[in-house]
Amino acid sequence: MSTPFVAVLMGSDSDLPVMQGTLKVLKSFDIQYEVKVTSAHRTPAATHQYVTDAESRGCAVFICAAGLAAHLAGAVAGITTHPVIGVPIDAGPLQGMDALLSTVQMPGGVPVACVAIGSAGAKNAGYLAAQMLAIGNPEMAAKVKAERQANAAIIIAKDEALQA
Ligand code: RP5
Repeated sequence: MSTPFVAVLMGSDSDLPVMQGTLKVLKSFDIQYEVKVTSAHRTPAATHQYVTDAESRGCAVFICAAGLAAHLAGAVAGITTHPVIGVPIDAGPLQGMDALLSTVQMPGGVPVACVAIGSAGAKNAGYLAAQMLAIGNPEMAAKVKAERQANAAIIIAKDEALQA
């Protein structure tokens, strides 16, 4: 059986700086991933081909980032039944609200797990993918729990320093 991996798709290479946040989180959990620039609008046939091919090669979760009329996550969700996480990117004068609504407002039956606009959403896409992969994978589940506890410890230490 092929090793499960996460596919990180983005509508343009201009989305990459924000999406480095996703890649950093995936790396921190030793999750294998592929990065692909492909667009629902500019390269629809290539998007379809990549998604069907990635699924056949063991892609477990798709993360899709796009700005403006951000249809990439929705288009991918229409092709695969694997979980799709959508990251709305702030790429224009509407500050990502256009991308947020385009990503989140999916019709019933074709879900996209839409995270926040921009860098927090990019990071959370990585964490959410790790949590999905942790289902039925005790080793990944332990990593996710340990990371959450480490983060909590940092916040507690900061508060203690403030109180001192
Ligand atoms: C979207 O259009 C991309 O995801 C990007 O966020 C935005 C602008 O793309 P570029 O014009 O920078 O290539 O499809």
